[in-house]
This record gives sequence, C-alpha cells and structure tokens, in this order.
Amino acid sequence: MTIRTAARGRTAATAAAVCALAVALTACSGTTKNDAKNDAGGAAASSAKADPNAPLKKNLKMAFLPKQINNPYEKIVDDAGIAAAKSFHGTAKEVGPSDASASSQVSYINTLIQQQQDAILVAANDPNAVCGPLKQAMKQGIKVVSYDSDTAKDCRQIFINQASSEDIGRSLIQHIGKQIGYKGKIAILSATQNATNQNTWIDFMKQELKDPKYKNMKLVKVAYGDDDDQKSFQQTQGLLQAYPDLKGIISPTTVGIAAAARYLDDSSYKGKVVLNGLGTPNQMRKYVKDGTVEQFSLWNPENLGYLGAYAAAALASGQITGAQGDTFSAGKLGKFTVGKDGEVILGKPTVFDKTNIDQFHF
Ligand code: RAM
Repeated sequence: MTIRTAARGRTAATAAAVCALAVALTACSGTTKNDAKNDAGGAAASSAKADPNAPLKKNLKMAFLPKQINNPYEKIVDDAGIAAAKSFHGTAKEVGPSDASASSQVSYINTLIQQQQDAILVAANDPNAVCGPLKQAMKQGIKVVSYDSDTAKDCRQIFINQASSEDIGRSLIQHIGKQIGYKGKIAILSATQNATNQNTWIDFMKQELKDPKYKNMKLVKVAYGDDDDQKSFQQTQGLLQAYPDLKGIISPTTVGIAAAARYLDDSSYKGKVVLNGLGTPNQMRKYVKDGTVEQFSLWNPENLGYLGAYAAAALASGQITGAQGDTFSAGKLGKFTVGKDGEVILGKPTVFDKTNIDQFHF
C-alpha cells in the first residue's frame, strides 16, 4: 500500500523510491503535494485549496460502480458518464455486481484501488458497507464520488444527487394523494432494505403523510423487491393479496415500478389500484398507453452520469475539493456549486404521463 501510494504521485520519482524503502512503515506521508492533500480524505476533511481555474487533467481513468449492472436505469447513467469522460479525453468504465445486496460492491472497490483509478463513482447499495474500501481509496489519492445512492458522508468527497431528496419523497405522496382522492390504504414497493436513496425518500414520504390533508390515507406496508424484477413482481402480488382494498402503490425504483406495472396490467386490479413512483419512460410507455399507469416521475439519467463524470474530473484536477461553495463547470450542463455535506444537485424531476411520454426516449 505504501509503495502504491507513492506510485500515484507520478511526478515524484525520488519520493517514490524513498517511500518504497520505507515499506515497513505503516504510512508514507509527505511524499508529494498530491499525497499530502489526499491524506485528509473524506468529504469535509480536505484542507487543500480548490483552484477553480485549474484545467481538467487529460487521460483521467475513472470507473462507475452502479448498484447492479443489469439494471437498465443504471446502464443509462453509466453509459452517459463513460461518454462524458471521452469528451474530456479521459477513460471511464462500468464494473459492478449483478445483485444489489449490501456488501456486493466491496470486492469491486478493492480491485479499482489496485488498478489506481483516478476516481471511483459509486451508487451505494448500503451507506456503510462500502466505507472501509472507499476510505482506503481516498487515502491513496483516488477521488470518490457517490451518485444516485449516497454512502455515509465521510466515505466520499461528493454526492451527486439526482434531485432534492425531500422533493422526490414529498412529491410522490402529493401525486398519489391527488390520484386516490386523499383517501385509502397505500403501500410502498421499494428496492433493497439498505438503499440510501430509497430510504431517504421514504422518510420524506412519511413526513409528508403527517400533513392533516392525508388524514384519511394510511401507509400500510413498505415491501422490498430488492431491485430484482421477479421479486418485485411477487411482492406486488403479495401486497394485493394482503390488502385487497389497497388504493395505491408507490414504487420509488425503476425496477420495482416496471415489475408492478406488469403485474397490474395482467390482473383484475388494472385501472383500480393506482401505481405511481419513479420509472424510465422506455420501460413505462406501454403501461401509460394502455391505462395501467397514469403518471410517474424521473430525472434525466443521462445527465446524472454526465454530471458525475465532470464532478469526478473536477475533483481529480484540483478544481474542487468537495467543500461547500466550490464551483465547477459540467460541460453542456453548465456550472454547479457544491452544497452542504458535499452534495451537488442535478435538478428537478419530470412528471411523465400520456401527454408527454413520447417526447422522452430513455
Ligand atoms: C432504480 C435504482 C436507483 C434509483 C432508481 C429510481 O433503478 O434503485 O437507485 O435511483 O431506481
């Protein structure tokens, strides 16, 4: 580890040699300016000064580590990030597990550290399970950006959030409330039990439900489909069996809402039970057109990946450190400012229904 740390300070051959000799020591500090800065690690910790005018470095190597690779939503995000990296002469790739379980990303992070990536972008399956290796990465000078689903705050430098978490959570209750006339039982079909993004949204949904206007609505159950199509389908069936008078389901996951729509479409509940949540227009088009689903929301996943790539490059180039108030330019998306706790917000979600869905192709 000591040798690898020195090797990352590519300009400091002498320091690297000294450091290699010091392999028996537990740390090899003060080798390069870069390493000194990296020793700080973590979102708030970096004491190095940002230089907003520093040019973007060329040939940056970065990797996207999604919750799971076989999720169409994550694929759109990561493909857009990979294309963005090309536009600033870097290279990016996507690696990751096929299941979204808590610890499934750990071995991938370890490999990315060994490969000496300049930046790792992670959509965390669990806010804490990935922390050990991510802190290790930051210690070695690798920049860490969470996107889509955050890690604990000290395990990354920046979190690229798709939209305000509060807006996402509250608006889903507002939408379904209106659709069911603010009356009746509702359930949530979520992703995994540990997913930071879904859990944050669900907390805001519960907050919103405390408003007296929802006094006749009751959240009866949060079910977990684990972002697995089959499990989400079965969980939908289970919800409707357990609560035959259910009025609505909110599924704040693209995998969950598509599976739930498929179940409803072929059942006697079609048109009777309202399904709302977060989905991709391409997966939901059929169900909107045939009347199974009236509306759902999402941000632009391509822009999320694009912004993630630019943020990672801005960190790796020293334009930003992740401190509140740092600003950077994200190509065609314009300028962004780092907010509290290293959060950068992409924008507002779009609501899709039959009037606009054909304008969207992702
Ligand atoms: C699924 C994933 C992802 C989430 C979207 C809305 O694809 O759970 O993390 O942001 O849904």
